[in-house]
Amino acid sequence: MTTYKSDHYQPEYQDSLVPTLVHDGRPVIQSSNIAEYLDEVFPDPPLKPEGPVLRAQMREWMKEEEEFLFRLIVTLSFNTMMKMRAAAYGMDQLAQWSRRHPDQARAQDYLERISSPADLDAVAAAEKKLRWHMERLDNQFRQSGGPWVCGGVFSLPDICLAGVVDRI
Ligand SMILES: N[C@@H](CCC(=O)N[C@@H](CS)C(=O)NCC(=O)O)C(=O)O
Repeated sequence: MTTYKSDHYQPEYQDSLVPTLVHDGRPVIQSSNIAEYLDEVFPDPPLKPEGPVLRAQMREWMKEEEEFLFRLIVTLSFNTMMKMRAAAYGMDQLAQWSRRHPDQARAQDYLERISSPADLDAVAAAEKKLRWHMERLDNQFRQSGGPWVCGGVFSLPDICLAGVVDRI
């Protein structure tokens, strides 16, 4: 059984964001930033495609994940599966864990989103937008020839988009 205890709200977790990488005692946050950091620290094999055209595509899809796909997934998740967390643990327990959060505004926002009734209009709108972005991604695979976002080389956007695909 998964034991969810909001341990990322402990003060030692610092920024309280998942994922956080601690390397040489220093925390690195934001998943795309972590992937790029690891590529710089461990450059072999490289995780950036060669040449300005493919590099531009790489950046485009990393941004697409951050600016659109991740946000849509948050809307969909909080209106569906995340509400199961409220049922599973109870709001009293979640509120108790949330008191450890260093950013109380964020903690309150989380509690509100997890306990409010599902906004089915927001779900329908997010689903429609998500479909549009995933069709665009499909098209990118067709144009690059696959099997990866930028063609034959596995690179940073493949890592960034994996979480989105997993959550879908
Ligand atoms: N775009 C960021 C998002 C990080 C993020 O929002 N993580 C969530 C879990 S998916 C979190 O830690 N939430 C706890 C909070 O905001 O207090 C990334 O990819 O690293």
